[in-house]
Amino acid sequence: MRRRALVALLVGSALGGAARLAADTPTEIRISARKFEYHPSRVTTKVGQPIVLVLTSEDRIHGFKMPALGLRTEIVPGQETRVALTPDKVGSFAFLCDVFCGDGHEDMEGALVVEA
Ligand SMILES: [Cu+2]
Repeated sequence: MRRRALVALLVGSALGGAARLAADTPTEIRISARKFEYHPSRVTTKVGQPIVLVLTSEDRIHGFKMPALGLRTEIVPGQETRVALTPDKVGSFAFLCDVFCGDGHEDMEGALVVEA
């Protein structure tokens, strides 16, 4: 009887630890850029979930600008550009290329969708 209670306690704390680790570990979201698109162009996460955007380019330097969240960086071929953030509001936040990359540049955009 006493032994069974102890086993239950150990299992319970192990599960609690795993759940806490999952909540604190940033989710990596990979986005690759090339003329004139991001792939994927639409990514989804949950509000309050720490994420890391892992940005790569397949061809040339592109920009990555998300005005609503105050983010702006460049994506350089051969490098991973990592952007950590924790969205604190629900919504659809557009991102776009702000480094002119040729005809079609104006259409190079996507969105981070943050759900409740
Ligand atoms: Cu561009």
